[in-house]
Amino acid sequence: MLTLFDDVFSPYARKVRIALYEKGIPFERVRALHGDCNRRDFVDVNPRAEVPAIIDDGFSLYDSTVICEYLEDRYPVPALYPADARLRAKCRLIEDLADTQLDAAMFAVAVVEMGRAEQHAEMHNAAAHDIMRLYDELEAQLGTKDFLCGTYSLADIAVVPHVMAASFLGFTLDPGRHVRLLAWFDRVQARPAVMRDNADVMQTLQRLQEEKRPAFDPYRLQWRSDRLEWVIKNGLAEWFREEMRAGRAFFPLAVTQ
Ligand SMILES: N[C@@H](CCC(=O)N[C@@H](CS)C(=O)NCC(=O)O)C(=O)O
Repeated sequence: MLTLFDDVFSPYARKVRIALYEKGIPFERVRALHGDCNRRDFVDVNPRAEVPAIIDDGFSLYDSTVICEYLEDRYPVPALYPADARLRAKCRLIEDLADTQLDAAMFAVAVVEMGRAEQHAEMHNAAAHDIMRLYDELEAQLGTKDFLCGTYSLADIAVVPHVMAASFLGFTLDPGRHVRLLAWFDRVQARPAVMRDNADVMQTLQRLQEEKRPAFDPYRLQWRSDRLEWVIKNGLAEWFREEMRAGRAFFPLAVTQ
């Protein structure tokens, strides 16, 4: 059986789980990070110690995009990428927008506001501005279609966990400005695979709250390229310097680990 090293809240792990549910591929989960447990023994599967990672019949792989493409090649039915070459490329671009831009726009603010229950107005405003820009772009990409690439695809699967996470942070879709994206959000969330994963996220969140345990350690965080780029380009280099000085930030494959 396929093994998935995951974290219930990771948008990247969510992308892979939803793809696995859609394709009907059975899998067992090893919860690898954060509030549920804190296993680091998957570094031999992913040296970057990031989720998701998989082992499929002895074959190890990591990075959600690489994993989803592998799943599509190995388990092609039902297809989760469009057949047309240009639409397929578009699908990958939208997935990349979700993975590198939407994620980065809300990572720091999730740490500060959700994790630490603190406020940072400059950071909040930069995130709000960026998320709105990305929602506008997705609204335009969607146009009059039901799904971002016409038919339901990895593009929808990659974006939906971020829209849900952003709404938890108060960055909701604007009903006056993102009319079509709002209808799209309902449509994608009605997919049984997405509903199943949403239920898991909500139940875990509720359980952690009842147990008074955090969903992640907001004072010891692994950062990576896009998330750091977002901080620097939004004038928050000094804030990050303090994170590093205080030992709250670390990086994949750092020699000091
Ligand atoms: N490009 C990677 C990014 C994966 C990633 O950044 N995962 C985060 C969770 S959202 C992680 O595992 N971080 C390590 C940690 O928090 O310790 C992918 O698409 O899988």
